[in-house]
Amino acid sequence: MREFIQGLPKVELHLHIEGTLEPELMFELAQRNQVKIPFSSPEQVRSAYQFSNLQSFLDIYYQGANVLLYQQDFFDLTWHYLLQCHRENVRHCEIFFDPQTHTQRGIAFETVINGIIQALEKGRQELGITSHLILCFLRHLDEHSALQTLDQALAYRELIIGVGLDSSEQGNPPQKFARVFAKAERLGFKRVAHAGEEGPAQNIRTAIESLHVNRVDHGVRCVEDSALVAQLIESQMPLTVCPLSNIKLKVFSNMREHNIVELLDKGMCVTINSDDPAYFGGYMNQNFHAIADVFALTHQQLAKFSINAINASFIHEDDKQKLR
Ligand code: ES4
Ligand code: ZN
Repeated sequence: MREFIQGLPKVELHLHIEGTLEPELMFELAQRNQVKIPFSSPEQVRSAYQFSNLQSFLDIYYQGANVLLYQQDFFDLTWHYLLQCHRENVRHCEIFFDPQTHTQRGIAFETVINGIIQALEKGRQELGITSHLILCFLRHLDEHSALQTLDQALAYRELIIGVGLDSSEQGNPPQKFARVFAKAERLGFKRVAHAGEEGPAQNIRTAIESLHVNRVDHGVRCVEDSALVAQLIESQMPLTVCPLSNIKLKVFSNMREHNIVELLDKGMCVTINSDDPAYFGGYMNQNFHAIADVFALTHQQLAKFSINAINASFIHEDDKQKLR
């Protein structure tokens, strides 16, 4: 099973680049940039990663991002992630970045995106890993801030394939960003949104109907609405599911309770992803193992997760064939 998962050509569609900041790199950057962090060792950082829900994670995640100041830092962060992709046979990735996490503390949008883009280009050339970049709006901030961020993105229009919506789902439903997403759609951006992670199934419906999303991030709470489940199967709307994340943030109490295999067997277009791997205990292979260990999956079921991810990706249709 380990060899099959390792050898499977994988595609990652739900990965926050800020969530790949390993404690060791956090320490290195804190020293290099002379930023104070409230920890004395990488081990101490790891032991602080005990979360009770999404918000308790987000608080620590935004704090971790404070060590990222310069273009080189964003390059190093992204390059570390791509090296891990290479080790795990992840052939293509669609990476989220949260510009507002950085612009809000005075880091220029161009510093962030230039560092990321340069690493993605090196990944293409030296590792053969293809990639796309998705700009996520922080939903706890207001519409105006999202619109400002979208304006900043226009100078990089051809480097950003789509927009997404992340951060605190409770109290910040998708309709808050309907106008932002309508503008992004007019500008030709693909659209995704976190919905039905901690929030209700209704958020999945609203993301589809009001934000016109091409994929739903997480979406595991769809099972609370059987008509929605039927619609998701019929439309083959992709769900980017993140098993280890869901356990760490207590969306499910343990892996046996996870519904991803139930959704797969129903014929839904579900995919496996790592979300914030430095915080949740593993990259792609470990997310595959976490599910395979508990549900005794066949090779065919495991391969289906990868086929679904290729289909759900924003790779040009002509190029998808090369990955299959
Ligand atoms: C996130 Cl797991 C999750 N949910 C919502 N927003 C996020 N940002 C980073 N990880
Ligand atoms: Zn996420």
